[in-house]
Order: sequence, then structure tokens, then C-alpha cells
Amino acid sequence: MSGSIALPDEFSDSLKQALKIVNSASQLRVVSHYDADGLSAAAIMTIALTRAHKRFHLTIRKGLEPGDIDTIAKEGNEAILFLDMGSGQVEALEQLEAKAAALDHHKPIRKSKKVVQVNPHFHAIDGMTEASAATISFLLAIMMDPCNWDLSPIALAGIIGDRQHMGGMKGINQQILDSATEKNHVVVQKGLNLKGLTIVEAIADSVDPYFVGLSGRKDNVLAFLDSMRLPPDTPMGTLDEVYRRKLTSMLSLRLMGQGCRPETVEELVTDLHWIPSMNLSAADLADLLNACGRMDHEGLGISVCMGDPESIKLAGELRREYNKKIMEKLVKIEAEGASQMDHMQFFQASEPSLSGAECGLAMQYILDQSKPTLALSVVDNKLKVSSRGTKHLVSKGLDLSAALKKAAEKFGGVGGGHAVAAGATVPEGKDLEFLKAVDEVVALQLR
Ligand SMILES: [Mn+2]
Repeated sequence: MSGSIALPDEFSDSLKQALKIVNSASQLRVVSHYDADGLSAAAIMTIALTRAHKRFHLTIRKGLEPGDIDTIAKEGNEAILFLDMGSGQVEALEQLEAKAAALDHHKPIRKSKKVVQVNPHFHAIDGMTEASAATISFLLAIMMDPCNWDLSPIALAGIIGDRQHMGGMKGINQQILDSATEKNHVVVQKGLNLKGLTIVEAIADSVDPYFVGLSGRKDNVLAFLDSMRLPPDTPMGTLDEVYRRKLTSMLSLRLMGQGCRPETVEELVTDLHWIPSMNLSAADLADLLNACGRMDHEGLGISVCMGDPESIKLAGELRREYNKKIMEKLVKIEAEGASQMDHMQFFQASEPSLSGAECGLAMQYILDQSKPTLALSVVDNKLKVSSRGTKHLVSKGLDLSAALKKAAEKFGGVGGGHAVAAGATVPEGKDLEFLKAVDEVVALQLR
């Protein structure tokens, strides 16, 4: 039924239950998350439902707060699909009158008799590395109709958006990639993981990877390229093999010198998943979606996934704007560092919607690799916290989801997410106590 994807029977069963909800409803409510994975999942469902001639109403949210669920409850929906969210709110979803399915890869709280949960965690599949929300949405889409296999590049963009591809695709994600390649929906080729038209642009404007001393400083990049006798305006596409190797080794050395983990350095030369139908790589698509979501243009993200050339162009402009803001913050963090506690480090995010991205990039490329990083901002008089660790720290016991949940609940807040990346909201005025509580939990985890 899922084509060539092999899934545990019980996981297939949960997908079939979700399919039943879709098939039996005359009209569906779809709610998804605003990040690249959530937007990919939403775009896949949007296209699949349209092809199935289903009426639906899509909303993209930054999170699923109790207030959001109350609003949805009052709409009198027949059936609701929650994408990239819902597993953490299963209790509240059970109160809904509508039939509800949560296609989520975040750690679930418990099983539910009422709410259909399609979640890899229930089936010994790692929701952090083997299946994202876009993966699950895609599995449902091809179950609805195998013609939806052409949406596989969007699933790959979601997977990459959630950084599940790092160190190589795994599990269900790998299965989708293999079949998508076989069906010519994507072409895999090795390349330098930089975006931009000319080399000087690609390095100077690069926030991911962020090159300490080069990113955001064009003059330094010009000097760097001059030292290699490489003309700065060389188009990225025309870089010959000798220069590509030279540039790759120089940039790798820089990343190592700034203390990046080996898996981060390895990512510099990476498998690019070229999408012939869009003239983009899946990583590029993920990047565009990320910018759309963070810059409050979620609808544009959906039309980018539909392959609209004008939307792709507009999203490119948004990305430039978005990168500029992040670049300014990263250059500042590079100069000033983060505030240190015994077992973690933190900084003030430039604005709430950028805190996750800033936190992730600062953790990966700039700050102390031996401590997780928290980025703080204030939303509606509440402290909003984004946190990131490294896979290495997670292998040593770090679980930011548990740490933030425990610390936030101590002060009447909420927290959760993944072991390597989590968030929390805490009542204002409890900042210092909260940070101390996180520090204590992390100390125990990494002991
Ligand atoms: Mn996700």
C-alpha cells in the first residue's frame, strides 16, 4: 500500500486509521507547524487532499497552545489532522468532539484510544533521525494515492529542515530517498554545501555553515580567497575540481579550528538532493521554507512547494532578508560569547521567531561544544526559551526535552521537544530560577 516502503505492521495500522479519518470526512481541518518540516508536511497534505477532491482548511501555527485547541474545538469540525504537533497535547485533543489524528514525530506522552497518533516513537523508530512530520505526512499521502510519490522531494525538504539527514539519511527517510531517486523525482550528487551565485557571496553570506571570521565579513573573505588565488566572482557552478578540493579543505580546516564537531565538518561536502522539477536542491527548498515560516509568510511556503516560480523567487528574497538578521546576531555572539553557567550557556535572542535558528547555529558553529545552549526572548510577558545541544552531548545523556519540561513545570510553565532541541515557556520574573533549574537537571544528565 505504501509502495516500496517497509513499515512495522502497527505503524501501518496507525496510518490506515488516519486514512480512514481522511476518507470518511467531507471536510477536514489541518493544523501544522511553521518550521520547514511542518510546512513540508502541510504542503504534502494540501496537494494530496486537493488531488483527492477533499475540502479542507489549513492553519499554520507556531505551536499548539491550550488557547489554540479551544479555538479549534469551537469551530465544529468533523475531522482534524494535526501535523508536526499533537503528541504532546493528547489529553487536550481527546476532549475534542471531532475525529482527530496527530501525525507527529515528537515524543508522545501516552497512547490514546480516542486520538489516532501516527508517531514513529510507538514503533521503535527514532523520531529524531528516521522520520519527521513530512515523512509521516508523505506516507499518508502515498497511501491515499501512489500518484503522490512525486511529492517525495517535499518530504526530503522537511527531513532536511529538521536536520534528520545529518550523518546520512536513516530508516524510513532513507527508504523514501531510495525510491524517490529510483523514480527520478530527485537526483543525488555530491557538492559543496554552500548557497549563493559567486564564491565570495556563498562564503560571506553563509550562516549555515557559519565560518568564524569570514561569515558576515566580505573583506575577510576577499583576503581569504586571494590567499588561494581564487577569483572572488567565480560562479559556484563553474568551480573546477582542483579549486573545489582546495576550497573544501581550507573551509574544513576553519570549521575544525573553530571547534565544530566532526559531523558538522563532514557536512560541508554533502549529498545534494537535486529536484529537477523545481530546479532547486531539497536543502535549498528547506532553507526557503524556513525563511518563509520565520518571516510570517507561511502561505508563500506552501506555494513554493507547489513549484510556483514567482513564489520561489519571492521566497529567495525573504531568505536574503532573514539571513541578514541572523548573520548580525551570530557576528555579535562570535564577538561577545554567551553567558556561562556550570553546565549550560545562554544568550538573548534578537527576536522570538529567530531564537531557535540562532540557538542552533550558535551551538553548532560558535559556542562551547561541551555545554547545551539556551536562547531567551520574551513573548506576551512570558519567557520563551529555545535550546539546542549536540548529538555528542545527547549520546552522553543530555535530554533537553526532559530538562526544559522539568524546569519549566517547576515554575508553572511548559516545555518539551527533542533531546537535542527543545523549547519552553515560563512565566515572567522566574528567569534566573528557571535557568538554575535547567542547569541542575543538565548537570545530573551529563554526570
Ligand atoms: Mn518536525
